[in-house]
Amino acid sequence: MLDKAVCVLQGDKVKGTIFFEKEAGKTIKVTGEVSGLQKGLHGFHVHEFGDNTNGCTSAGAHFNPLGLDHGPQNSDKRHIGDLGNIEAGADGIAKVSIKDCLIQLEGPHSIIGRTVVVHADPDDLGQGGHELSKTTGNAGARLACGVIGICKN
Ligand SMILES: [Cu+2]
Ligand SMILES: [Zn+2]
Repeated sequence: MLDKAVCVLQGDKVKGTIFFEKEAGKTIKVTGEVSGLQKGLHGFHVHEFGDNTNGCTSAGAHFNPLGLDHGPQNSDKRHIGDLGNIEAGADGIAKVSIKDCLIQLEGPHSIIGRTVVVHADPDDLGQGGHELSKTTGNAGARLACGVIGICKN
């Protein structure tokens, strides 16, 4: 059984490491730290492809195997990859601590081999009324990304 994965985020200034661990039931605990950010909220998603050949752009759209609209992390009507926002302090560091039941490490909703992206702007969680709200949360540029891989326990 696969119960731990890791993602190393690389960007021009933004870096980080994110761990995904399976807990009881279907819960996946997402932890880690991202540095080099501007203070405030930054969209944080799993994108469809583990392809960084053209930088974070080649990761494609949000991982959305069910064909739903973009939404908040605490909803089940969302892209599987919608993990909401992370928040950086004045020191530019965001500590990540999320529990999620939709992303999985195995099966059709597995995020292994896909890409985590950290964005320049806040994710409006589908509620911003912008033309991009229902697809990307209007979270802006891709500051850093990394492919999610299987982790040695
Ligand atoms: Cu994204
Ligand atoms: Zn989304």
